[in-house]
Amino acid sequence: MITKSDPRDAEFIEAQNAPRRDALHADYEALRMVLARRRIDIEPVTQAVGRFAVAIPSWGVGTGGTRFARFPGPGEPRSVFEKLEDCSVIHTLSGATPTVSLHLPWDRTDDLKGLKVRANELKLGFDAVNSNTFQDQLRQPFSYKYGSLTHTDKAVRQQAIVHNLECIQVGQALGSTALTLWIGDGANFPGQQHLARGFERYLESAAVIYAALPPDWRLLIEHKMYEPAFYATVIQDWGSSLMAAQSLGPKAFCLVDLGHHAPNVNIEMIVARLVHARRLGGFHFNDSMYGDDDLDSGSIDPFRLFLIFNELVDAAWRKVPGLSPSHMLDQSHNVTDPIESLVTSAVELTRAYAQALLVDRALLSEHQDNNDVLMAAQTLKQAFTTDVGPILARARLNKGAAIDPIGAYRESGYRLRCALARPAALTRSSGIV
Ligand code: RM4
Ligand code: MN
Ligand code: MN
Repeated sequence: MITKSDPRDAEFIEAQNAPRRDALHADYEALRMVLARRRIDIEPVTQAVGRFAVAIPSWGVGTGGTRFARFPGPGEPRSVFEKLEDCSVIHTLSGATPTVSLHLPWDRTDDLKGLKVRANELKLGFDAVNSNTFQDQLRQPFSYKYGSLTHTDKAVRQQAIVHNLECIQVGQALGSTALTLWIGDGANFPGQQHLARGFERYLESAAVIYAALPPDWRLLIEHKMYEPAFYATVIQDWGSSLMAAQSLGPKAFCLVDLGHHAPNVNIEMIVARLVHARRLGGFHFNDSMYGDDDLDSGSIDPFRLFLIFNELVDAAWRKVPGLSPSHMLDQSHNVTDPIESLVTSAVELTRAYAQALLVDRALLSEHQDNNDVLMAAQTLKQAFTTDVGPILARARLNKGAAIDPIGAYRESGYRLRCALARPAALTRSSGIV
């Protein structure tokens, strides 16, 4: 038997939650007492966790691949409309992913109106639009082999600019308010590109895009250390990104993709610096072991994820004005069901956030001021090692989402139904998505 239930039916979720309610209640009440002993009221934490949201990358719901191979999974979405359906499943189960971040031209459709209507029906909104000038598209006049916004040829730069302007238009039609700019431009050999002029050409091109931003829009500049340019990337680090944002104007911000740094780089420190500069615009969350691995958030180093959220919660606690970074996932799922990975990752983000909310900040400040190193570290660790699972589950339950999202998903048979309804295309492909 294949047809079970649509996981998006309120009745289905309710039926899944019913047998799990009592245990959750008991665990939540026990945690309430644990936290009360630390003078923490559990309710505001649960409410804050309930308000946490992260955008799903449209490209994340398909099976990813490497440059060696891609092993497609069953029932992959074949269009942006089908991607939306999967995103709504993720949101129904997790209660934490109300928006989708599109990538153009991968998500191009002639029916933008229809897409907006369907998104409304599914109660989904659109987060930042991502442009793509790191690949050539069919019938495109100029190639990006040697760069896009920083290409030596003005005509190529112009083509890349125009693509970004189109992305803004598409985003406007859908209700987005940000454009994420990541380019692969750079060099594979010393001497290939004039390092100073490459950056100058970037600033010149980005200024044209910046000038076309609608008043309520933000430009999110994403840095990445390497790949596809293996010797030097034009926007390789947060310094270049910050310089670009500051020279473009107040609507330009820096986007931190966790995987875009050398191993062991202190990303929470970068976050703190960007908060200080008032230029932290958003995140692409993922985890990594060696490079831009795009592994599931929190799957390798949950402590680092916690420390990043710790900086965000601390900045909010200090009432840093104007801080509202976009949260987006950016992952590649090569060996798991993408829906399961994205649900799990959204949950891991709420976990890191909840743990960060438990940090006793007044006490931490005291230990820092007294140079009580051990107790300062212990204060963070105490929050990190608290099992906040019942808070996350209660926050989901309060929103009508699933107490056990993966259990409910598997029970629904959604993937099996997709496998029947979405026969795989008979092509072999490798690549990033
Ligand atoms: C890049 C970067 C961008 C993403 C592409 C697919 O490494 O993370 O954000 O759009 O990959
Ligand atoms: Mn990214
Ligand atoms: Mn990346």
